[in-house]
Amino acid sequence: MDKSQLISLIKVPFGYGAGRMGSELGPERLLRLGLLEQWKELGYVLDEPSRIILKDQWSDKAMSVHMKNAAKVLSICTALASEVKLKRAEGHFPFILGGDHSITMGSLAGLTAAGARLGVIWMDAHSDLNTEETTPSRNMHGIPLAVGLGRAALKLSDIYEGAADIDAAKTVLIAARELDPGEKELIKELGIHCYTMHEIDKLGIQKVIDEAVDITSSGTDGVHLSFDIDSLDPTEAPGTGTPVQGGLSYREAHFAMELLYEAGMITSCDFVEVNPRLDRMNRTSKLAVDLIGSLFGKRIL
Ligand code: 6HN
Ligand code: MN
Ligand code: MN
Ligand code: MN
Repeated sequence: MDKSQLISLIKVPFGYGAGRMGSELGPERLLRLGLLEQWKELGYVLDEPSRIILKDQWSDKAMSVHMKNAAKVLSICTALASEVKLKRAEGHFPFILGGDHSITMGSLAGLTAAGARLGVIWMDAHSDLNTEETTPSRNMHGIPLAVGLGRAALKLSDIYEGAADIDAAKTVLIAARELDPGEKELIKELGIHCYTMHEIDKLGIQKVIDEAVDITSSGTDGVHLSFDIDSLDPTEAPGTGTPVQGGLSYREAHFAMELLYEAGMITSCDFVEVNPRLDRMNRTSKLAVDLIGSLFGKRIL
């Protein structure tokens, strides 16, 4: 993210992939709290923000996906993929603001369709590696990474033509602490680099980020950061649908963002699962704006 590169903000006010609604209010809330002004103050130039909204266009594929709200999720993801592909092809930095985590299927479909060999850093309390078979909830925000890796019945190429699976060897999980049985098996089977909270406690967040940067940036031509706000501890980020105790502290999360900025290898990002309806006095939304600031170079001094 150098300042000559245009940032394309893509708002996705969509919450049908989660068990509880409210994350569809995320984009407007973050904008109201000064997200655009912050980027401008940091010296970035922004493209005209775009907004992906649901249209009544259901794909045939959706009929065979037995997950909650599958038709809506697929529809939004296809529309998002098209926009992401366009912005990436123009050389911009696509910044996708959700919404729940199911939308990342659209981000990944668009990025891979644009021809990028993609590394992925997935910061999340969860691994989002369930499949249609292993899901305990049938909520689609529990499956996007399995879909991205080609491990679910639904494929990125069902979402957008020309999209390709991402590479498990170039995928890193950070802050995981609540994994379902099928997810644990998949992590082991694919050998995915998974830094649970245990590894973060042991190694420190700096070493974890350094390793994640190496793994995802070697042999790829872009690294996508998928940031689920529930990677933070619920004491810091209460406004999210599936909070899990024992998460990243305020400073660990900021330091991670600062280090990623310094590494300078993130080429696209989605920021998801902020739920203003579950928040307390905008605490989580403000935190999200601040974390995005750190990711784009905002410093204390
Ligand atoms: N998220 N593993 C649980 C499920 O329903 O599959 C929780 C998923 C949470 C997803 O937070 O993005
Ligand atoms: Mn342009
Ligand atoms: Mn998630
Ligand atoms: Mn999560």
